[in-house]
Amino acid sequence: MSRKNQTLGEFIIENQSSFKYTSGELSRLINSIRLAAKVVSHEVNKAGLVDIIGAAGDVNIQGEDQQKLDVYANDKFIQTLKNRNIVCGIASEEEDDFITINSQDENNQNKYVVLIDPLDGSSNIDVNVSVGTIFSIYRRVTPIGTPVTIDDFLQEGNQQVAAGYVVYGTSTMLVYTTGAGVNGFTLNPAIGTFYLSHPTMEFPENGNIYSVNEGNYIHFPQGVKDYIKYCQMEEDNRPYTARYIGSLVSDFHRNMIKGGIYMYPKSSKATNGKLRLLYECNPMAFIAEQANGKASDGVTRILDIKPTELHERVPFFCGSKTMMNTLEDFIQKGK
Ligand code: AHM
Ligand code: MG
Repeated sequence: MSRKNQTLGEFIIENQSSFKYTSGELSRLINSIRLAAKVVSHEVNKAGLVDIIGAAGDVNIQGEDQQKLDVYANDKFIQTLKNRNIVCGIASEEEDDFITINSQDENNQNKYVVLIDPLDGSSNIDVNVSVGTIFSIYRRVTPIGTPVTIDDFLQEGNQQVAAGYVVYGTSTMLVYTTGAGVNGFTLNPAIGTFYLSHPTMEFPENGNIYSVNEGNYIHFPQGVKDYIKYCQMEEDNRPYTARYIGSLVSDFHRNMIKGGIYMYPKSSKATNGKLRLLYECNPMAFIAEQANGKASDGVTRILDIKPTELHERVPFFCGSKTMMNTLEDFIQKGK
């Protein structure tokens, strides 16, 4: 059950029974992410004051070191999850290796691991453009009460129990799924509460927006080049509109609401593209599929790719089903 103006806290409690596993642990975990998101949102909104409060590396008026925002966000999410003792492991795009939590404590009965990109698109911060946090939650595969291993993190995306993102845009929104549809919540910063503003979000079946860094066109595979030319042709409902923020969360969010396709192909310069399978592609693919969309590397469903390393990159295409099917046909033909 969901109703508009419901708070995220109420929604989590009321929808707990729709979770695949209902111990309350997943609810507490999402609540922690909600809390960290509010703290990071507050800090992101102050980013423009950098000349006044000091840049990264400076010491502020309280004698504290100013941190780069991506480092700050990384610390906040990790600290919050650690302090509340609700996960057994965390992997972050900002960390070389995964973090084991309470490995010495036999009483650590926590079942979940979190994979997170704490501040995606952070090169946009300096120019006041939206950035985001992306998270992904799995049940560990190793025995409860033992230290986590790499196997707990290298799971196929189809094993995710929850995934979501926070977009720090004109408003801050938290959008997530636990495998029963996608819901979006908007932060009222005055009182620090997220409200259900976008119940049951879905990609329109088709769309007219394509999002890609076209500056790299010359390096793209032939199939992708052909699809981009198709998007620009005057026929049917084309040419499509080109929209590329360069911030995955924002580009995805817009395309989910309006209908569109996001592309980060492999290129002759970056043979696996740029985006990380575990921290960016899997969570966004899970959300996309839960929202009537589709996500693949051009050939294979993202959620069925078996990860081999924490920071592995894959080509990423994601969006409205009809557009995705056409793109995949072009890739197939353009080989
Ligand atoms: P990051 O994890 O270093 O922030 O990079 C990921 C970002 C995505 O948000 C965005 O879609 C993409 O990089 C943009 O890359 P490019 O500048 O190559 O188009
Ligand atoms: Mg990133």
